[in-house]
Amino acid sequence: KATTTSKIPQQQSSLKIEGETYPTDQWTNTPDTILSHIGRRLYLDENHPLAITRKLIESQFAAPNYGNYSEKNPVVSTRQNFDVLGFPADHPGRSRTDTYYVNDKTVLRTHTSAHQQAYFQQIARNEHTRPEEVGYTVIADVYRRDAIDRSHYPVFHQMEGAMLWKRPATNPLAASAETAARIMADVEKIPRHDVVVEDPNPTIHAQRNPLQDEHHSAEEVEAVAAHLKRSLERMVIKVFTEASKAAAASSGGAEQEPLKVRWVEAYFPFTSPSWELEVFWQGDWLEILGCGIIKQDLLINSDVPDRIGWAFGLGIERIAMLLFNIPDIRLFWSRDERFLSQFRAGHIARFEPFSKHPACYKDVAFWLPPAAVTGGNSAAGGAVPFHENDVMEIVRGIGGDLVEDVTLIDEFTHPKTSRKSMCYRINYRSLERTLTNEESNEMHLKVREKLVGELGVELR
Ligand code: FA5
Ligand code: MG
Repeated sequence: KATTTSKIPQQQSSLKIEGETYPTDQWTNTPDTILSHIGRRLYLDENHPLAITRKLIESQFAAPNYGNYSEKNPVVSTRQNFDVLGFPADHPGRSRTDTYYVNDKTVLRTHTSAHQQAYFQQIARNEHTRPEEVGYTVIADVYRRDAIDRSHYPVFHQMEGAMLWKRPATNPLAASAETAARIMADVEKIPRHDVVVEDPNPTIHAQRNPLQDEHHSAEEVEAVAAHLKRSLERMVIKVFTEASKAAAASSGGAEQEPLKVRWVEAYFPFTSPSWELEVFWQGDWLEILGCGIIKQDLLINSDVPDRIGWAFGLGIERIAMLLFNIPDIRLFWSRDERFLSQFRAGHIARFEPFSKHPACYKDVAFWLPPAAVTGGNSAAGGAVPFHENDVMEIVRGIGGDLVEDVTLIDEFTHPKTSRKSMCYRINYRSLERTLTNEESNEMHLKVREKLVGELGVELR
């Protein structure tokens, strides 16, 4: 069901992306301001911090066991992005409030997992020509309607990785002890480290993180999980060691906090059990990746039925921010020489921020339309539910990179009318220059008008 949460004014009848033409329909919600980011390929620009970060991570997942790939075209089918991966029909990720649709069957990929099946099929195809290449990494630009702040941007980069092990084609469970032992031998090949990692949860939790017991033994899953965790911890420690060296070498040579890492239980439709890895950074836990034991059904449907394995997906910007001490995710898109000239291939040095320009905070308060208060039951009156991402999209469409963050600062329901009121604070701040008061006023005025025009709110 296509709940139209925001109108697309003057929609074109087709969109041209990477040389292909796609017809639009009621699902289309990808604005030109997003399309204009396609094709920059920052991760291939060798002196760019995202490319330097890519290389560093790829060095931890290297040949001959891993092939390192990239995927240029961000247009994928809903089948690749969701169906193949087992996303249920009502998963919020499929919603037009969260995903940029080209049309009802086509999206800008929301994650690199959209390519998992193709890479598993490639491993199957190359089984005889490249038998040792049983894993891969793939980097790509991904697109999400999301919050606006210093660590979220509607276009960002992910790197996906996976590793598979063979199992006997018939009755693999009978041989699971041998399979587990083989995997544990590979775990022992990954150098140990001495960083303390918080990992309080058992690998398998019957409800939250179940064993795929018709396919796997607990022993096999423990072995794959050990390989996954040690591989990713080693990668993060490598990144952090480089970041510490850069910090020590920088002017002032500020003392780095010791690395703190933790594993958190997670949920993904295509892995079980699943985890997220978090790193303590600037006073807070920062989620840098999601991962897990690949669902066997996906492997069965991807020409590798007789394998078991893990997969991860990480945010390249999150790692690059940690590595270079880059304070704002918008900077990656900067064409300002004061930013770009600070990075050189193969070289990790701390970013020296150029002067920070003043913030300009402006608030907007509004009443939601009456139907939205009751949860927007569209059957009763055709009203649409309010979704915060629509506010973000409106602000992004007008302010673009001149908005640093948008936060909900107040929310209440009127005791008598039970109407709901929201107040958002928008921080207008350019990374490159001081905005004039007129400029931010003008943007803010447009934001207010568009909130009324597209979301039907009543300004207070
Ligand atoms: C995923 O996208 C899964 N596909 C990851 C995965 C792959 C799980 C393979 C299991 C197996 P998630 O939505 O949590 O998961 O995003 C992964 C990472 O992308 C996050 O940990 C974060 O580092 C980064 N990320 C997510 N949203 C943003 C954003 N708006 N801006 C920058 N980075 C983001
Ligand atoms: Mg996550």
